Amino acid sequence: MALIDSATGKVTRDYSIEQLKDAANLMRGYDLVTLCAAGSGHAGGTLSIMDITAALYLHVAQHDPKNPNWADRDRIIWSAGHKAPALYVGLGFAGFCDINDVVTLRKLHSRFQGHPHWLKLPGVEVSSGSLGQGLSIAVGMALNARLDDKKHKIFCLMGDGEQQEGQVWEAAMEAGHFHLDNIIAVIDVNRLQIDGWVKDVMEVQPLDEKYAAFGWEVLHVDGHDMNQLVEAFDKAKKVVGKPVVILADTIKGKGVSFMENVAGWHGKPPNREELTAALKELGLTERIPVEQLLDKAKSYQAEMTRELEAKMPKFSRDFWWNSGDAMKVKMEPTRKGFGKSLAENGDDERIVCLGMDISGSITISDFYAGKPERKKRWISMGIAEQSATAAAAGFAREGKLPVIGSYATFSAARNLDQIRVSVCYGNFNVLIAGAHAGVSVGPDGATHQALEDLFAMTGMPNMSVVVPCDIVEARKATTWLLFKRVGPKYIRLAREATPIVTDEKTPFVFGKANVIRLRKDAPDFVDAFETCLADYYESESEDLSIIACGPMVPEAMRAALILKRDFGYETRVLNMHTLKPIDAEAVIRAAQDTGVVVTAEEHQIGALAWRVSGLLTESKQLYGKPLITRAIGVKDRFGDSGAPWELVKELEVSAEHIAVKAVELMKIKKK
Ligand SMILES: Cc1ncc(C[n+]2csc(CCOP(=O)(O)OP(=O)(O)O)c2C)c(N)n1
Repeated sequence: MALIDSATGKVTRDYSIEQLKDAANLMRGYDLVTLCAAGSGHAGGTLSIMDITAALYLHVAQHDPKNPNWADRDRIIWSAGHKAPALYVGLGFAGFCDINDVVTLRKLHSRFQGHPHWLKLPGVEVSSGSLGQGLSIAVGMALNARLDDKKHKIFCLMGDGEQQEGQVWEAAMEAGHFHLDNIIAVIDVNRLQIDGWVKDVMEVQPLDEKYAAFGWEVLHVDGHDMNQLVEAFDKAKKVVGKPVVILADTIKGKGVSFMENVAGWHGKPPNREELTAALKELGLTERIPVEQLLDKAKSYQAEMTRELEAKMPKFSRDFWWNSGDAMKVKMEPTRKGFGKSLAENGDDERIVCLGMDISGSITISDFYAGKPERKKRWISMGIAEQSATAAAAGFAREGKLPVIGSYATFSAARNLDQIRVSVCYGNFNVLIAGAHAGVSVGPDGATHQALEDLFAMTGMPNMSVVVPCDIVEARKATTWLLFKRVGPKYIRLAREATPIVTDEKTPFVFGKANVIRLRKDAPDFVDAFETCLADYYESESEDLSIIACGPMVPEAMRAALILKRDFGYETRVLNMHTLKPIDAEAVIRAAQDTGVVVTAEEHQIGALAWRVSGLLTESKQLYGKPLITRAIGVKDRFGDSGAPWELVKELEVSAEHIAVKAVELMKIKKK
């Protein structure tokens, strides 16, 4: 009885079992084309949940695509936000949006964000992407329906790995306690998560006994058998007095033989050849206008690129990375420096690494790569960041050097109270890696882009915070923090490759800034600069200072080059790799010597800027002195899906934006 005209109550379209099977197959094809066009995204889990999606959107749930906010509609919560493309094709097939538009997935300003955003796309009930939160939202909606005397159902789609999040069980307890028979949860039990089999990463079974113990009705189905699915949903709707969970046995990557049951296809899109092979297997070669869809994605991208470039500040020439002779630079992601250090130092028996199911890409698994003897000190904690953080405190209390890491949003936000009380208050020796921070995680979108982590981490008493500017510095900083810094410590890492601007000889002294000065023309960008410890630097009365951290250091250097070549200005760049404790002396001297300070951070403005301005306003040396300051950073907004370097432009954290601001300030200074 799925698609309803909310004005008349009439069914506008229903699907037979055979039609549902066919739709699910076709939806798999669109899903894969879309992922291929995006160049990133989750193939495995979207294929495993597709039959459930087809059943729900085209037959089971009562909703009206023409009136997506119809008060009596059934609600569908995608707690497993990474399966967004399945949701989008479900909405497309149901008529909430044009199925052909879904191919703009994960591109800048697309309605089809890497993880669902309800404010962008009608039919998306709530925004999600941080696992384990959906069932709680469903509880809220179910309680509200009861208050408002509404009869609709609230469906909640989750993964089996997701069951490792403690919040799921808080919500399960609540739904059981309140006898919320308007909740129907579905778990896509494909038995895999990112790091491997769920049973090996962190066993969640027996889910039936666990949910039953919380007062739920439990149904089992083959999640690829349309008859069973529809029957189970019908049965679930009739249950009275308790919430229902449908445990759907599925296969990750279902339908494409080379993707089935392969953990590596979790977060990977098919390339063009793989897409062709997959569509052939699904029998869809003739049924989906692949070229047309890929062309549509390309022209959307071209339009976004054109709009973005039109907004970019212009100078005498193109100063972008590797654009011309003077801009040649090598790039690697800073996260890899973290992994290198763990690999080099992992023989130290005190080091214990706690995995949170995203180990390969954040490189924490380099700790044990090729070293089976270290495996006993590798503890897989599952997708349970809060407990893992407190467990790390337990290890530290016993004298170990625990290391935890995940996306910075999950390792330095999701678990904030655990960091505050269990780690920081006790002043425990825990190294926290905030990986994929800033805009560098690109197409995943706002939910995964940590742009606020440094506020909390620098705000925590006892915490040390380092934001390395490149892979080399990330390696040095990790090693230093591991062995030399006792207490809570946070290192912020980027996912995307960023310019390598230091080498083995470049000083790295915790808590001390480096001064970087442009000295000459050189084909290799880095060779044009000279770096020294700020303590040893003698003022050259430069025109201005730029204080930067992390991947904004190379941007600040590029800004210095633009400012010199196009405007003749000399810039003192401060690499403020340690945000806490910050090098107050270097900041004050830069302000004193130049009178103009621009801060640059790939974060909401303030983690660096307000620290710097606090120092400047409190400094006796600067009382009564003319001083002009501005901050470059993200301006109190969420990110967006898009390529990392597009987002650097979109969020106005590029060298070009720094340079424009600096020129404005220089005009004021000259007056
Ligand atoms: C709170 C949180 N931690 C980590 C992640 C990163 N992440 C995305 S998907 C995923 C694995 C999910 O496994 P599962 O629920 O089994 O989904 P499936 O295998 O079906 O895709 C992880 C760890 C996240 N999105 N949210």
